Amino acid sequence: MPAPRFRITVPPTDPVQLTITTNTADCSTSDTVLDIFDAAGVQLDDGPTDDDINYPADRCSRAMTNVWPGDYTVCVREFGNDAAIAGITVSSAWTTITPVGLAGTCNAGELCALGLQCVHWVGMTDRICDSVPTDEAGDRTNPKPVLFPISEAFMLFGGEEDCYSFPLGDAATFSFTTPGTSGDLVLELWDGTGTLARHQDAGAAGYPETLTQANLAAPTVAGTYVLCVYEFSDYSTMTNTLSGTSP
Ligand SMILES: [Ca+2]
Ligand SMILES: [Ca+2]
Ligand SMILES: [Ca+2]
Repeated sequence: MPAPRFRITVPPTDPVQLTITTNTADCSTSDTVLDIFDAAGVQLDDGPTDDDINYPADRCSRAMTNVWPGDYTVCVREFGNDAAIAGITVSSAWTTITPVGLAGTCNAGELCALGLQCVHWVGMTDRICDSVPTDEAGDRTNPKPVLFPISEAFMLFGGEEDCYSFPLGDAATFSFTTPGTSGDLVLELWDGTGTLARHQDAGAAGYPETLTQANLAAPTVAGTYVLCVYEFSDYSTMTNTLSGTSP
């Protein structure tokens, strides 16, 4: 049987710290787990506390997370999915919170003010709320079309990827390079059928990445390829440049 689900609507006011609690007649034997999802189905597990704190006693649960007004889904399940629990009470509560402003720290799941995102810059100790920059290129489903020779300045912000699409001929030769001066970059080349042709991550932070035909197990097949670059640990990077040639 699927786990019970509940929709929680947070009123359209300020952001809140949302608390969901389960209680049963005997929390010493009933081991519940709570999961909270946003309207897009993304699990919220970066809150100020874990999403399965044993509370109010023993094995009952309390999940706390900071959220903006909207609809959220709470799922209740049994730890291990190997026992039945009857008579669970699910309750919700929230308290208004103040979002963090520009350059404020957000290490513990604090919400950033609108227009800001909590990011971890390469080389910084703390995660901070920073302005969301213009994205140079979309992700793999929405790449920026380019033609050789390629010279694209990009910055990686908050765990995103920047992807570029271009035509390659049968058995084409090519070479892509990044300086790797900011962050531990990873290159991924996807062929025209959407199959990963190469995952290239030779060096750690500060090392360049190069991807050529020689890195591929097979010759290229003509088609539209997509090259994506992202940061290995989802750090935000300063501007790097992706270069590509195909003589
Ligand atoms: Ca970008
Ligand atoms: Ca992007
Ligand atoms: Ca690398």
